[in-house]
Amino acid sequence: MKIEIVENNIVLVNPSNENFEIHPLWLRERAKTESLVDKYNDQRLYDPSQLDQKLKIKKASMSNGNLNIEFTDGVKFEYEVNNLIYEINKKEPIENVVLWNSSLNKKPTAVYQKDIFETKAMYDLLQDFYKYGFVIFKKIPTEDNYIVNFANSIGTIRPTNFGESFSVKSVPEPNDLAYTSIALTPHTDNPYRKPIPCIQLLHCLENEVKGGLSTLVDGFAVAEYLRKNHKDIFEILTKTKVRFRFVDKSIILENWGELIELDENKKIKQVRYSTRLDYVPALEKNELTLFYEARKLIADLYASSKFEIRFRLNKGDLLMMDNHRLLHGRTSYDTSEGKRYLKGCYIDHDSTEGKLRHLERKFSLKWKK
Ligand SMILES: O=C(O)CCC(=O)C(=O)O
Ligand SMILES: [Fe+2]
Repeated sequence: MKIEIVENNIVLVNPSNENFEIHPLWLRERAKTESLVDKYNDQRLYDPSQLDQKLKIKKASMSNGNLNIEFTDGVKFEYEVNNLIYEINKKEPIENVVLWNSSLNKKPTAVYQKDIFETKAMYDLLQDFYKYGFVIFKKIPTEDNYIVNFANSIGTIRPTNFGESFSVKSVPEPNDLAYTSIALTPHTDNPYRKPIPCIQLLHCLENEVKGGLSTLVDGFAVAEYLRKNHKDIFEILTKTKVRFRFVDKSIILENWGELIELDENKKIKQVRYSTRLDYVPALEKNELTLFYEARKLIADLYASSKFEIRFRLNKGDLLMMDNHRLLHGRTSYDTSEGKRYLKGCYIDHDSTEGKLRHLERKFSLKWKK
């Protein structure tokens, strides 16, 4: 893709598509002189809807990868051509997703250092997070509820009725099965919330038991497997909206959604799965027969040795996972063997995406490819 000037018109030359003229107003509202945008926050100091609708380009020239334009209203600006193409391509900071199953031989892992959040290493880790849906940080300090600092250094923590952070250990009268020692089959967290938590952090403070292994499954890989091999099942799981429900003494939370949610291009957008708290509507009997068959198959795949990985979280390890893509769980453990204590919290996707864009800008990585 490149940009050319043809008789004062700016044309996008696109080998895989038709060339088209870039609208003068589109360019004009991207001009960033000091009088047009605030230098501290990059926000417009004028209302672009009030620009002359008949505005044209008066003069245009190209030099050293920059496009110089003078508009008929007198504004002049020098654009970086790469910048314009990046925006026209609607490029996102995230590189390609890598679907995985239990043959994944290297878990994305990093040893934590205090100043990591502003480094190129952090950029690479965030890319890994989007590629694989998870990252494990080693040697995170286990004092002073450090997970809160950690979460707030990437983005902003999302508190819930479980608190700003929550303690995952076996307690009497638990308001969630996570706070027991029984096995948890693969699940996504809190599909009953609006909005559903995007990213979950789990930080291991103590682990003295033999069991309590952590499990992870790439829900997108399972969904793609179903799309390829079991069309009817994939179809019903992408069509049926299920109610998820959490109940305790002080609140009842509910939200509805498909076990596999697709976007407008039929790409997988999000998976939901928590058989502890899902309630399918009373559909016609044949439809429900198919739904139950589909749920059984997806449950078997999620729990299968083909898709699930298992590993031990040791003291100091922090698992960061995409709760819209991955399922997590744990094997059961015996509380008489010793302590097992994790801290958990949630952050939003805009935290990690925003941080990625910031680091991309900081290390000038935008035109990497
Ligand atoms: O105990 C664990 O390893 C995980 C518990 C869990 O699923 C959670 O806290 O969301
Ligand atoms: Fe969970």
